Amino acid sequence: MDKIIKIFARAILDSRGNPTVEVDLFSKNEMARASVPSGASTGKHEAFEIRDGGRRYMGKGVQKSVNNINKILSKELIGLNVFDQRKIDNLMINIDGTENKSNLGANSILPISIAASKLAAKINNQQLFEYLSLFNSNSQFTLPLPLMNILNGGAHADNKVDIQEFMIIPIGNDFRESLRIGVEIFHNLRQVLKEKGYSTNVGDEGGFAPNLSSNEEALDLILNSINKSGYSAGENVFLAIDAAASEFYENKTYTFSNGKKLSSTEMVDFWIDLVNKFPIISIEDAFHEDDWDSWSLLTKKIGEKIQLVGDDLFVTNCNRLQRGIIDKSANSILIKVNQIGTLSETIDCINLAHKNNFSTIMSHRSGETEDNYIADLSVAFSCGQIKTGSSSRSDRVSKYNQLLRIEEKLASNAIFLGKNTNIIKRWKD
Ligand code: 2PG
Ligand code: MG
Repeated sequence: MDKIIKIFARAILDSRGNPTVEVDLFSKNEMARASVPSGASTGKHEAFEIRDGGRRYMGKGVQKSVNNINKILSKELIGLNVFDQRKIDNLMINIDGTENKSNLGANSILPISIAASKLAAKINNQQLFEYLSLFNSNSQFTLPLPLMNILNGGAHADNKVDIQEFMIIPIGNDFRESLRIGVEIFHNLRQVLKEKGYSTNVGDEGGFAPNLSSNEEALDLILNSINKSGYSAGENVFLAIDAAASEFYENKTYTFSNGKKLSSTEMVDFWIDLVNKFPIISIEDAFHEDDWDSWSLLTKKIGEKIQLVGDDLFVTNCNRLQRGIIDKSANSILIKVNQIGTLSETIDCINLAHKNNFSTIMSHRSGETEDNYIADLSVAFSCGQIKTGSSSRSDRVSKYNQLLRIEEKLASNAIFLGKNTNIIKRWKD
């Protein structure tokens, strides 16, 4: 048994220059470190992130969470077996004592939970993905398809584009080739935007953030850049969207920045129209997080062909996912560790999804750190897809780079489904 002998938390900065929590966890001979990401378009049902308020860091300080670790949690956790992930997580959940971790803050619980798994991997002399695969009963090492957010709008950019993320899903023979295809399209998109006189500054997730006039223009520009790169949309590159629709929903109406207002049923038709015009194979948060009926209606209409992903809808929470499974509200779930706050609950959610034929997409947050554990998680739990931004900014590419290393290490043991991934097969049939 290897015991936790010391826990130390500090505030560091995330990719937007906001403070976030980092933890160092010690056993007798090893130390592991983990940090917490933070969202901008956060779902209202997410686990609670404690911010200090007041004037420091515009109210976004994390001193309270740091103190919760150094003064409260560390005392309780010292002496626990670092390999007993579930016991560590359950103890923190119990000490917090609330539904949404609002007492201690998910941002004090999560870094300990993740650091525990990293420490155990180190003690075992394993890579994190190898150690984590012990928690996956059908343990296969699947390299994910990258969902690369190359055009940013919504809460992640200073433009008038309503849809938050326009992503490409490049598909090569392996992860490395898929990433290269995506990167080439990203660079060509820069040229396409430049030629049109648009800004090539990037948004929070490293994708371009020009002031485009419409969603369709964004999709057309991406199709141009796919062509320009010598690839073929609908063949080896596909499109995906995260609408983050909770952000523009109020009084039962979806209001676009050009003044257009759509009811829930009109919004269903809006999506059907868009997928008929473009090779879009995946739509995330097509509706508001509590607009369950619209979710079910769209899934009934196009769920056989298109991946419909619940992010704010499910918030990596088994209870909400269970409702979605029963109501057939979607067929896929976005997995974000900080939406639920512990590794064990994240694993439960992935397992519940897979058991019910929901696909899973491992995901970053718009505010990230250099920590790249989600890359390992995606492989260990065979998520099949990862969403971690564009191919610029180190906070984004650090995850892709880790996947390159993992693929190299696994060599012929790496599984990459590519065009045989369910979402592609479903769309093509
Ligand atoms: C999302 C995420 C990540 P945020 O909506 O899927 O892209 O954004 O972290 O701001 O919630
Ligand atoms: Mg989202």
